[in-house]
Amino acid sequence: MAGERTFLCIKPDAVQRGYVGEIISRFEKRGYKLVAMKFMKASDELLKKHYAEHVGKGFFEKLLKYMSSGPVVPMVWEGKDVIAQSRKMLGATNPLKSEPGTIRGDFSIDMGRNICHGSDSTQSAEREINLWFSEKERVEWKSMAESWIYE
Ligand code: YYY
Ligand code: MG
Repeated sequence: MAGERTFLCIKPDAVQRGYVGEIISRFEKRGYKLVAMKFMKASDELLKKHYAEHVGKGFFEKLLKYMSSGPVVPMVWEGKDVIAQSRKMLGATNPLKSEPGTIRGDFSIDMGRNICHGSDSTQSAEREINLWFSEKERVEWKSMAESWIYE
């Protein structure tokens, strides 16, 4: 389905290291369509909801500290198979296991500094998009490149 949407979030380490443009560029160049984006500091409350599945795990406090340590760039991207494809483009959660050519594999080393988040399923994409963006913040627009990207 061309209209599939996912939630991606550029993490504080990528902002600090100047990779915002590079990360956006990879999704843009692939042909995916940007639907929503903002630049913000995420509250602990928001992060606890976002990472609800990890609350109570050994790494959770450290993850919360990292994700709230500086600004992040939450985004919604749209296109065919974007949920699975963007996870492939990110690479494995542990950057040491990410293939070169992936975002994590190219720009990171440690799991607790792995550059960018991406939803892992249809359900989590829907949940995360609704958590980070209001309906009004999602921009409906037609890309004029569409017929050059999709056959
Ligand atoms: O979806 P993804 O980000 O690839 O991994 P998750 O298993 O959902 O974990 C979320 C986040 O937590 C991960 O990106 C790094 C961090 N983390 C960690 O620091 N140590 C772990 N053992 C597992 C995850
Ligand atoms: Mg995850």
